[in-house]
Amino acid sequence: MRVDIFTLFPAMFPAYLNESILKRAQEMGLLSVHIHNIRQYTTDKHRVTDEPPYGGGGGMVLKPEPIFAAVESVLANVPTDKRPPVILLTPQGRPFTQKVARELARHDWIMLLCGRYEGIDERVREHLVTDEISIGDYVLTGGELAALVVIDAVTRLLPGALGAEDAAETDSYASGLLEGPHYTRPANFRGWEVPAVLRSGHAARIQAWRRQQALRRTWQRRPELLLTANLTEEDRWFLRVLAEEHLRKHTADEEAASNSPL
Ligand code: 6GU
Repeated sequence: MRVDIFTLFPAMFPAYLNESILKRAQEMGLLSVHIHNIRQYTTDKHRVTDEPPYGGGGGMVLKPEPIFAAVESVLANVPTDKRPPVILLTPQGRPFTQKVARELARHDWIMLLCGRYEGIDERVREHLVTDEISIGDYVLTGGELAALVVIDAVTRLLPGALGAEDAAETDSYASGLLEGPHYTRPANFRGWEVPAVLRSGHAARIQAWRRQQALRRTWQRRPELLLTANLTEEDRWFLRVLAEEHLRKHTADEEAASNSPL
């Protein structure tokens, strides 16, 4: 997959891209990243990229000309039907999820445009951008971290990017549940023991225990994920056990409260 990034801060990218899985994916030829400095596409003496908004108000707005020039310099000679999605990273975009990552991973070329300051001239949105993505409901200084988040999540999905060991891990995500706990040596750390089942060598019991831990954690922390998760009959049985456990505990709490002198 080819990724072109358009940014005013190109130096923000190499540190993250040149380590770990993203580094390896590039070495393997699965990923190639081209970073473009929007400022280099200005044509005025002072290389101005932003100006105050029409109509007044605070802040600065990114000018359209250098952004169009930068993107169009890469798209020149690319037939319309071969053009990649041009994705603006902005808090107003559609929410980025694992599903959106899977969707983007099907493309062999994407472009990521990093917004900055208070905003970007609306004509960029209307006539250049084909998609808008936000990585969550909080405000970042610019789209650069969001672009790295998108590249990371998408690269992990490219066939061959993960070692065989990590690949299984992706499967548990495909199920739509949170992962349960992990343990490694030592078996006893400061008196805190690794659960015996994990050291039992009984593969089927370990698998069942891990699944139950994932279900329990999802139930406790992100119950809404259970509505869309891929669940077996066995999973549903265990969730009823959790629900009964929860009810029992709650009923006991209420009884204790009603008997309390306070
Ligand atoms: Cl994509 N950009 C900015 N500036 N802030 C964000 C974001 C993007 N996603 C969440 N917050």
